Amino acid sequence: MSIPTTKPFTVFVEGNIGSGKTTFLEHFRRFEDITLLTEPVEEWRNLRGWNLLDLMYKDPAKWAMTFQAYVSLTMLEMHRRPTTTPVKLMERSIYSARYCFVEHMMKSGVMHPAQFAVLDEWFRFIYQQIPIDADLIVYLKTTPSVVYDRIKKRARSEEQCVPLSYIEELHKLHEDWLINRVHAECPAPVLVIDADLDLSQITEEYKKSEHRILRQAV
Ligand code: DGT
Repeated sequence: MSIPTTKPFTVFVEGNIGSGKTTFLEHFRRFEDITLLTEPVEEWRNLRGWNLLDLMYKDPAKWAMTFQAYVSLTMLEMHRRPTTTPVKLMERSIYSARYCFVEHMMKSGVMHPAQFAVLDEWFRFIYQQIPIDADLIVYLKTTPSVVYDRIKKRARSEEQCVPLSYIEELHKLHEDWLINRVHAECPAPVLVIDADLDLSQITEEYKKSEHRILRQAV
């Protein structure tokens, strides 16, 4: 039974591209009293008919800023969406957008420092002024070559040009944020899950996180 609550136990599911975030969320669909918010990739692929994800991959120097501005908006909308369940599971967050993707764009030179400065000011304003609940981060830790193979197999059209080096860089940025804690802001404790396992074995691994998440739902 869903009970009205203003502050659910909020979990961010984080990890590299292809680490199985959507599968992890789907694992929890069988339980009651959990709101699942999958990442709004479809919105990024179709904003009034424009595929921003595709534009960003095809011409990052021109479109990275626009894409990240829209990612921030859609993530913020998910952070602020009211729920009636005691547990809320979210795929990614404005933190991974900033500390992994925008960080990479800035470090690789894809984004002009002035563009980065604008996005960073927005990010700082948001996390300082707008309440964003976070109680736990589930980090689906993977090996870059493993997720690279998965990305090739799933063949999402926009991602076909993604090189292994990009996946390796994103991996390092997730590790810096969630394990090495190079940024001051890590909004919640981190639960690390081995997400290299294939689908037949991963359920057992996912189950290890159930008690941390489900005990909040009783
Ligand atoms: P999963 O279920 O772990 O396989 O999750 P994915 O790979 O469907 O989801 P995600 O968020 O790792 O990536 C979706 C696509 O969107 C992928 O091509 C990377 C891209 N993406 C996601 N967030 C951002 C972002 O903030 N900036 C940039 N540049 N790309 C992003």
